[in-house]
Amino acid sequence: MAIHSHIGVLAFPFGTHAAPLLTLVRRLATDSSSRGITFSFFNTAKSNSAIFSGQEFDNIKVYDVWDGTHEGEAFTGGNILEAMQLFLSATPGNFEKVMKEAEVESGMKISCLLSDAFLWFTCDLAEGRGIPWVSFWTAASCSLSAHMYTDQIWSLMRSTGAAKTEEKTLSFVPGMTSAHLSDLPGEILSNNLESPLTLMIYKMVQKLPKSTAVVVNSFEEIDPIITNDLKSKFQNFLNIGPSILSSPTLSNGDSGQECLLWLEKQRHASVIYISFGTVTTPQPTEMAALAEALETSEFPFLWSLRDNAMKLLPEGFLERTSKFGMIVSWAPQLKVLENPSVGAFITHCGWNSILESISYGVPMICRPFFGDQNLNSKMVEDVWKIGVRLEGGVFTKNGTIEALHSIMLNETGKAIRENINKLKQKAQNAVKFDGTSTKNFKALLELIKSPRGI
Ligand code: U2F
Repeated sequence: MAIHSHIGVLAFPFGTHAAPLLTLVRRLATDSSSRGITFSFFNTAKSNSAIFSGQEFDNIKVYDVWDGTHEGEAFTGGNILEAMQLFLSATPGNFEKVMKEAEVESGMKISCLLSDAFLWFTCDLAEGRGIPWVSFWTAASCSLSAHMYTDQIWSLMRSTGAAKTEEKTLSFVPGMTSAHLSDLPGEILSNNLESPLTLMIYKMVQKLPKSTAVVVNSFEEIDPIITNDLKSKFQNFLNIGPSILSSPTLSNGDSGQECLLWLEKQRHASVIYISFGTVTTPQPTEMAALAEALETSEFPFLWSLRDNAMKLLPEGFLERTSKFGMIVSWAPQLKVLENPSVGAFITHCGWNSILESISYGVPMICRPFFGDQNLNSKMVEDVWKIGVRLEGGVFTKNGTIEALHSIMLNETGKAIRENINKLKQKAQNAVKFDGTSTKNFKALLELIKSPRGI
């Protein structure tokens, strides 16, 4: 079959951004009505190797883009923010270079650009080529909405003064009227356009209304008011998730078998699963408090903890908890959350983790750290009522034990479990044949197939 559409995909190579974009691209590439579409996936070598793990897919050609480090020199020192800054300073030239290569190799001009929404300059690249730009927001609708109201929030902050920040609610943001300014992402609160991350997101806010479609890995029914409001702001606002319920995920091979076997031996809904995602490790004092709470409460636990953080555990912790706890450096999280023995998830509230928890009906204990996570935790506790936040917002021994008891032993936990199971059902309905997410996905396919995106 002749190829008639060539989609250029631009990934943001940090946190869990590129993996869900690849999941979306794989779903688009394998849909029966996508014959004749080819995808060129542009991402840094490091991120490509992590998300593809050596696997190849029909219709998806992978290209490495320059990560901004000096040629031939990998980024070694520094933190993720520095790596992001280097990468951003190499954009958009690094992407334009591989886009041209992909066009020469395929013999076909790119007819549509699909990018991580963070990469706002894709709007200009698409305009310059006279082709549509589809943007993918990898977090929840609530944080996207908060960013879209940045100017109004900043003027509220100016009129209120920093001291009153805690008290002011977002009364003018549909669907988030109970959220406080203090729940907002740091990039909004800092109001500092000199920070590269804040500037990137602020520019994104200016460009997104020009995007042919803004796509999110979520489902309309979780935030109907926010969804309607964002539909009025964008040309097309398409909730196409939860992708884990609708798309094949990349197999991890046999990795994590040991903890899955361990889970099989545990009682129904008895295990606490703990993970802080791909970027964060709590401070030493909080690590110690969490460990003490786990040891004292004696709930069985499975903790995904990077090797370099093991040293933060109290001395003798592993031995003392070996009868009821297990620590692994990486867990097959989807399979863990799917396992009926898991009763609660202590999470940093990254959007993928929340969506996975909802998809498998596991109540959450929230310890957010940065970006969208605080607002996500607010929604979890106060709007969706599917989890609790820690008292004081950080791990203390007593606060953590209290949160564990309320989820695992009390009536609060029972109600939360019922709520999350109802939300899980809505998520499952959204991805059924006639569900909202399925319809939106089909609309997305039509948009990218048509050369002008209309
Ligand atoms: C950034 O999020 P993170 O990468 O820190 O966290 P998540 O969005 O929750 O994604 C973590 C993913 O890694 C998987 C897990 C999720 O799909 O299943 N995982 C695993 O398989 N095994 C493990 O042991 C640990 C994790 C950012 F920090 C957040 O604030 C944003 O919401 C997010 C999306 O933009 O990106």
